[in-house]
Amino acid sequence: MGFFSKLKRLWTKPDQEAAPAAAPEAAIAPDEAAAADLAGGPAAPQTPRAAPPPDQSMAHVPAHTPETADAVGPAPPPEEAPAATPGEAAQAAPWRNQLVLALRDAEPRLSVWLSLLLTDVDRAGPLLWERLAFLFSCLEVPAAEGEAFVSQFRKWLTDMEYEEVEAFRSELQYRLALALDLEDEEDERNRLFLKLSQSLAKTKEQIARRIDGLLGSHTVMDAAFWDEFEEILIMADLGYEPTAKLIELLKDRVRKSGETDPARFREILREELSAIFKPSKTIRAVNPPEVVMIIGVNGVGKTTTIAKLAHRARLQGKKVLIAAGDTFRAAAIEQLKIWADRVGAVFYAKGENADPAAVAFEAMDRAIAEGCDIMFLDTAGRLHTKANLMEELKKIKRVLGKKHPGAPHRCVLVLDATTGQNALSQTKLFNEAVDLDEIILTKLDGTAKGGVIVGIALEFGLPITYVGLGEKMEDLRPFSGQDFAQALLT
Ligand SMILES: Nc1nc2c(ncn2[C@@H]2O[C@H](COP(=O)(O)OP(=O)(O)O)[C@@H](O)[C@H]2O)c(=O)[nH]1
Ligand SMILES: [Mg+2]
Repeated sequence: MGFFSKLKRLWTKPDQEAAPAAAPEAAIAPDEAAAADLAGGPAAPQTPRAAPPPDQSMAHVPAHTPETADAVGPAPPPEEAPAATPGEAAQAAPWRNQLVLALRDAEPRLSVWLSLLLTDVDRAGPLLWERLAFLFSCLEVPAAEGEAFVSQFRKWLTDMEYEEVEAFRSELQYRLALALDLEDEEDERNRLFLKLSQSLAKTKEQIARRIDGLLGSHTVMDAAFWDEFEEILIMADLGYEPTAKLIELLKDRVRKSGETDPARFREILREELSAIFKPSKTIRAVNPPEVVMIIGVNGVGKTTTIAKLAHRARLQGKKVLIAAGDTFRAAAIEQLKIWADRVGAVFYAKGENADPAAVAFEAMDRAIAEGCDIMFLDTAGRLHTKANLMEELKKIKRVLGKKHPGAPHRCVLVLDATTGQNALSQTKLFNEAVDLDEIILTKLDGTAKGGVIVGIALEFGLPITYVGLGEKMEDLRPFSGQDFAQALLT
């Protein structure tokens, strides 16, 4: 059961309840006026039902950090975050009563609850830890798990030098959504859609605005219409072949629908784009540790993406190992280690110029010995020694498979959206050499060349699993073709 259903149960309105039960002390003497202030509206007097028996813990919150001494620094002591029960807490601070009432009255959305939780909290500090502890106690999260969440979050804020709530609010929501398995809830999806839409602003300018012009200047979808549309796609960095393919698919769709009026064109295009990105069904089950090999040329965002993926996996409660297979530069290893420490992953490196296949082999041993759920392997991306690089990657794949049958379970190519057409040629090159399983497209924010994603999907039929929408850790999000099409064309 997720956070929403749990809160819904805790704060179900009396008229929706099957059997009203005794109220927790926290709300016995509600300060309704103050609650109304907190909620931004009148708070109806209500009797919260008794907390249900603890049936589900915050299963995804990692209860402890990795054992390796170098993986995680000491967590700050939980000096100001006592996990008081709502009952005890009510006597200590009046805001607890107000918060209970405000939450009861609020729309059941994580963002709304977070706003209420953060009322009057503008920076990291005792009040914030207390509020979080209170939220978890209301949710009956086992004390150790709630404390682990808070202490890991505190360490994060220190590492990242975040102080103001506005700087980390989004990260907090992302963490709660992942830890409580809420990423699929409408609220989180809306947030992602908004972010995707903003990130695509320049690509939209390039494609959608021109389509507006096209539709404004044609009354039928004739040859001239398709020629002009072709030009738009080429300009948007779709690539020549994918453009031709897309136009064929669209013409086919138009023919079948019998539509000649361009008025419905945008809708037809949206449907086609959604279909192109529809992921094919694959077996997701793996024999742990799951091994993810991250490849791509220098500068595309491999290391950052590994950090983001490891962060996600950690927030989902997985034990993660990060292996430094890009041994070309000491600085690259150092950068990866910093991220491993920050996100709480076990780190494996052998030093500068070590044989990357040996790193992979030994990291695999370590991941198995430590019982890791997932291992991310960074690799080098110096393309000027192309033949060597491809041979090296093939060797790494072989070595991993020998050590752990099925590994690497995912061979992921990272591409930089800002490079446009180059992304297509890189996909071809790496796919021929190492047989890719999926693509992650970074730096979709701020580029007008986001159209290349359509080209990749059309030309290679490889699933695009995540997109990078910025430099923050929360800015790597699962890719949805439907959302992409919607965001691009509205
Ligand atoms: N704006 C933006 N920058 C990104 C994104 N992903 C990575 N970067 C930046 O790209 C640069 C290169 O990243 P790095 O991970 O070192 O690339 P690598 O050489 O492939 O390992 C860094 O400055 C990252 O912060 C993204 O999705 N958006
Ligand atoms: Mg790197």
